[in-house]
Amino acid sequence: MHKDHFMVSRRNFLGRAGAITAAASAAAVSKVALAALPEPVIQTRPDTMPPLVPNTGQPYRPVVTLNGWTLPWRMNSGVKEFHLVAEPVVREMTPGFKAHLWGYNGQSPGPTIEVVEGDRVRIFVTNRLPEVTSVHWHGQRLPNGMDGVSGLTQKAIAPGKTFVYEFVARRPGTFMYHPHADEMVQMAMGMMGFWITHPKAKHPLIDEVDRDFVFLLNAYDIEPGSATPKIMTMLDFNLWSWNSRIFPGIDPLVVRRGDKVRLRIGNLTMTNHPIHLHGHEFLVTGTDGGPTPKSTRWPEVTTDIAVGQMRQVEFLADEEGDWAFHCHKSHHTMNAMGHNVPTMIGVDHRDVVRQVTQLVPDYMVMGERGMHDMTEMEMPLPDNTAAMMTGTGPFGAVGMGGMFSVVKVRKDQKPGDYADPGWFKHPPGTVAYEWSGALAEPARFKAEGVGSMPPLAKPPSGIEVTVRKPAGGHNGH
Ligand SMILES: [Cu+2]
Repeated sequence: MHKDHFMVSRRNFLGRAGAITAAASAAAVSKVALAALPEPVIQTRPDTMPPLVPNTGQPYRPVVTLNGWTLPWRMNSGVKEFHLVAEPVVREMTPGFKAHLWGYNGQSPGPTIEVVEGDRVRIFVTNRLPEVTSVHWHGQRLPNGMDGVSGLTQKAIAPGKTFVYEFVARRPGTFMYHPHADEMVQMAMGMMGFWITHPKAKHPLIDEVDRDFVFLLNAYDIEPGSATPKIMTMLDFNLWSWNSRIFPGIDPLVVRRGDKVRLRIGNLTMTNHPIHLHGHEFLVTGTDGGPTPKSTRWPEVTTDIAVGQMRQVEFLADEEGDWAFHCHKSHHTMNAMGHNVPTMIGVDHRDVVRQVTQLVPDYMVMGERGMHDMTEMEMPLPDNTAAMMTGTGPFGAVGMGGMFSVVKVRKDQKPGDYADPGWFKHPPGTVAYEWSGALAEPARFKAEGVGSMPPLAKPPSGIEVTVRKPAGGHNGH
């Protein structure tokens, strides 16, 4: 089969979204039909949308979905009604790189659903995929038949069909949603979203915060130069993303100095992610099981989020600056690359290069001094490919990709303003600088029979190799 099957251009996509709207309007001839099915809201921009302040139901401080949005609802006789449309989408993962994914309402991940504890919620799910689907409401207390496991608790939703889920949001907290039908394919294609249930009253374990960010960890395997994920991949993913965006495509998390900040992070990849924040300590205040007891909270700067888990962390943003915030697995802060690259550090290529350039004039050696050169290298990439290590900061190449962003703490950021304030202006004398004085020779420990260490045995000469140090250092072993 050819892979164009799943490809939908933005124009076609918008056309089809229009068709859904038109279908809803056509149904307007029957008032009953219109009342029964709220028109789906579609969002095709990958920007972080402002928080959706509730205009019906109980008030709460809404969350901000990183490079995402919250789904509007309709009140119908006291029930909050949402309409999710499962469908192929085009997701710009970073400027210059678009992926052909599956998602909900125009995006992968789908929109965040926000409700209040005690709300009765009705979700219409329309399947515009070429195969069956269902929606599982990960972590919720609900009637078994609303749990969304196709075959087990309901019939799968056939292409073109709409199913209705209805339950009371019984427990405040952070939840996820994703298909429970052909999950391997549908989650590899990007079908997932967040669900927030705000507490209905002041809760002893849920603090009020000034900013509340949510995002999902997800991963794709997209061959450089192509656009559709390989769905059979189990471990060797090459794009590590937050809400289906990769650095530098992930927006900064902008806060005002002194803000109490909550981050809710869910993991729907197939490996764990130690998420690390610079410059501040945080507490893990919640899991998918609910708020953590106060006695279990201790300060951390990294929290490991296992597969299928959510971690909610909170910190006081009291240090101004541009603070790196990333997964601590270094391969997860890089974008698509060939994996079979040998380590070249310290290998002397001079003779090889001389010989090869006689045959291939453009031959180039990579990685001889480490891989940082990749960040500044103008290498021809296939069309629609994200650079492997990229992003530029005020001091040059950042050399990152994947699961990386910046928490920007500013004293003059207005309350509720999420606009990017630009790079931090460091006060004079607070940036690491180059030493310009004389350099003393380092005093080296003399291992060969001097001092308190026993003499080292000479290694057999057969395993000695000759390496050349990059900065013209001496030859040695
Ligand atoms: Cu990771």
